[in-house]
Amino acid sequence: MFDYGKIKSYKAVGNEVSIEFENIVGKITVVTEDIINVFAPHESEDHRSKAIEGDKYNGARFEVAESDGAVCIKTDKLEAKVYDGYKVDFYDRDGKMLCRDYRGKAENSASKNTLDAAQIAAREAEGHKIDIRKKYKIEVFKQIDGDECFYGLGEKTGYLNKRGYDYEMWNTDNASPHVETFRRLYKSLPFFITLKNDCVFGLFFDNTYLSSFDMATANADYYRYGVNDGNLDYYFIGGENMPKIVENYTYLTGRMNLPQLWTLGYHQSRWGYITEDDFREVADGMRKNDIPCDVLHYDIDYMDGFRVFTFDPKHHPDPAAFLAEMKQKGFRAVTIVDPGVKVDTNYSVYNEGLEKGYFAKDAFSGNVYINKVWPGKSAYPDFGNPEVRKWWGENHKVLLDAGADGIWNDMNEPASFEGELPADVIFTDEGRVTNHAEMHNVYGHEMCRATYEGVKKLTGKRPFVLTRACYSGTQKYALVWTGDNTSIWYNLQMAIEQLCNLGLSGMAFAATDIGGFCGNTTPELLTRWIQMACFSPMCRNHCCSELRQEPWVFGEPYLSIYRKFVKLRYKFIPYLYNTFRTCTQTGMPVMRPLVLMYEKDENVKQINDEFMIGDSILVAPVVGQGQTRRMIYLPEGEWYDYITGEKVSGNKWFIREAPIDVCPMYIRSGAILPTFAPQSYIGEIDNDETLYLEVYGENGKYIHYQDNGTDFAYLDGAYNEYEIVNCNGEVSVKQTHTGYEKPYKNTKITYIK
Ligand code: MIG
Repeated sequence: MFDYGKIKSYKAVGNEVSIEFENIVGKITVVTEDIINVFAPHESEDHRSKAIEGDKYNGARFEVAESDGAVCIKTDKLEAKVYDGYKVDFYDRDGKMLCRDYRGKAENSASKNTLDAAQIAAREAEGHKIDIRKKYKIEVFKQIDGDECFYGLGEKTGYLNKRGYDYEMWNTDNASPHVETFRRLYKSLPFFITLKNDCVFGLFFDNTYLSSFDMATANADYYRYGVNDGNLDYYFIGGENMPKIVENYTYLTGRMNLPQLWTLGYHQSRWGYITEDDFREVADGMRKNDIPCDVLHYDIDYMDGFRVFTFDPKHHPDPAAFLAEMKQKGFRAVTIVDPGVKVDTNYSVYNEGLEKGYFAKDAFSGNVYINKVWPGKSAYPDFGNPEVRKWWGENHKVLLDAGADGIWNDMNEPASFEGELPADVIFTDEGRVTNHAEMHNVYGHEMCRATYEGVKKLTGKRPFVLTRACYSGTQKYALVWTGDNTSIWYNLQMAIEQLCNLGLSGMAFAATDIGGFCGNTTPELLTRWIQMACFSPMCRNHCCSELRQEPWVFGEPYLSIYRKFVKLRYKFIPYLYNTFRTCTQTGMPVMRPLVLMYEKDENVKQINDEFMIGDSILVAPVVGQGQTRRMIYLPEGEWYDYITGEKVSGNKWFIREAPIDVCPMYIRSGAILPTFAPQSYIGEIDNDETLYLEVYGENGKYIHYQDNGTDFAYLDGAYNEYEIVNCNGEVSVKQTHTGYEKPYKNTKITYIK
């Protein structure tokens, strides 16, 4: 670990305080009164952040003083005290300790039981993999006081509370069943929230190299961040509660734009639909079985030999005609685009990229670096180069002209079949030459950025870009899914924790493959999965298994149950859309762990299998095989059982029956929920005709948002807002913003008392 040495002097310039240590000059930057950056230029003087765009300094005032050997930087909300050895402690404005660096020895608390080299070798010879704890050049140790819970870190496997896990950030394509022991997955979201009994704060470690997060596993006295390259560059994020921490984190790294309305519908996919007739059959199946559906996904087989930006002439001879036919029936198309460009001198995308130097290069020969992915030998576009991003974006014209409505970015960790790309493969970071080690974790991020910007320019609409790999800040460009999960019960249960932690990490628009991607699902698992996922931010059934898993394959009673839940989703789409609207303004996720809303309630800190959608709907799905009843905890307040309409008081645990056709759901008293009338796809009927409201309890207030659901006109005020008030059971609707040309003509209210 780097030895910073003693403090020699300090100096404040603008919003930065340089602190000269014996061995390096550190820099503390005040970003806002709630956000303070801790930096040391181990590699470069500048931050080189890929997550944060533009200067986020908001003019916050602060004071600097020296006291008890510490340099103290105090804003209106926080105080950072910097000591010798670059130890930094954070206090609130009133002097309450929030977070302090650990000063003890960095050793395993169970070190006496550590295996020696021979013992490790013997175990590994038998096939066990022993994870040896590495030491890192840059390490940050934070003191554990005892009551910490950790949330965030993206889609990492395991339970909601990340305490006791040890993870690495290195985007990794791994299709073996995702289980708790995984340390890496597809995404790098190096941000987490520490919740203690008397305070809460966030830490964002903005460094793209492989990094490690030990959440108090090696030693119960500290949690530790480690990285070998790049800079020490982390943000302490304060705020009075968890929502405020998420708001501040997304202030820093950005927020999503509104999704197009159709993207909130049901998506059907399968790696295995090949011909036009395959797609027709699925589309017709949806309508015939009365399952609402808006989107079909076109996996890699639509391409000509897996060449990106092409269609297979045999199975898709006239994609424009075919996709128009599908659109006629109400089906949108999302086409997959992988980064790997097939090495083929008869292929224009390859030739152009080669000629213009748009691909990553081998460090030794200087030639284009080649590895293998689906198209066979392939080159990797150098997305860190703005010119490459522009080129890539423009290439989407082929797909969009044919009628694609959204783009699905896969394999962008980047994945490779012939071993990982060497660390020294040459990539670009804007104008600067760098390597794979630095750009790996942002490869997906830069690809999505290219796609987003290209699609936005070509269509003027809100781009739908679905990605597997990402980094902090990708929420500005794309939504995510959790990659190749498996049809096992544990992956259904874990999906809740993954989606909730993704939301807390800024990625509010997220999905899991319903039914499980790998392996064969069962009727019961698929049924329980749709019950949970019909409430998730994006709702897609996708798989690659031998057995198919469209909603109808298992017959009755499963088909009817599946239908009921997809219809339930469609009913609540306006409510979901409003929740997304809030997310664009504050970063507050759509799918929320209970702890996000009730952090003072001890009971909810470790609830893994209940969640909320927006402020008002609590879902308690069944996630275990054969289970037909479950324990439910309802937080404080009055709730309505959605199915029976019965009123239930919160702040208690109870058991509820949940046979195969039931997913327990509770609506907060005071809730006002906008709904849609039944339709097989969004826009089949005119949704701007009537405002439907479900009103729960005697008193409540709600803001309802309405726009064209398509483009960016809302940013210029082209939207309507309605303030709905329920006062002692009397409901009034008042339009408080006018800008969208189709205000509702009628209001229809259902009362639940
Ligand atoms: O190596 O495109 O996660 O959703 O169906 C597999 C084929 C490549 C992995 C994705 C999955 C997709 C599959 N892809």
